[in-house]
Amino acid sequence: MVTAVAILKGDAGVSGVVMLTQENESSAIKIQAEIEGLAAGKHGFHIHEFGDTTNGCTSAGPHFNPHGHSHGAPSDTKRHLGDLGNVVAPGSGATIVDITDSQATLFGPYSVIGRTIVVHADEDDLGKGGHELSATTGNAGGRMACGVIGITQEGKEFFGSR
Ligand SMILES: [Cu+2]
Ligand SMILES: [Zn+2]
Repeated sequence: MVTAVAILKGDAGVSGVVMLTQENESSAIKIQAEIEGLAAGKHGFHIHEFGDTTNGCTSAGPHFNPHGHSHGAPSDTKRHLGDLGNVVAPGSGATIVDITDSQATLFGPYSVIGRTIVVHADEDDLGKGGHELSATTGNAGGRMACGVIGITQEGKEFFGSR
């Protein structure tokens, strides 16, 4: 079991905690989050390449894409490894995220540990929006908050019971 955490911070009042857990190399990763301060609606949610926030979320670079694919939906076979789709903010209260993903991993050479989770201002079009940015970013707009993924203690509880 590997357990990791990312603390999301940004300039526009968006903050949050993301917890990632994975039993072993062949099991799916679970990504749970609680995010505060997002406007109602869908927001792109990705793992970006670099664990670098020197110049804020911009320094995290592009979507983590070790296999050289185009941007896509979480359900696409060919996509960026970091493509987690959208989170849906209710507009009041925290945005609750509960993702199970079969491509992102905490194991091996393509581990996402040390990379950065970013939540965006706009909806990710999942590569299908016909915009010039659809194939690279899903045209998800600015980076509202981000946090570097680091290893944490197994079994640590971030959200209480839910
Ligand atoms: Cu992103
Ligand atoms: Zn992508």
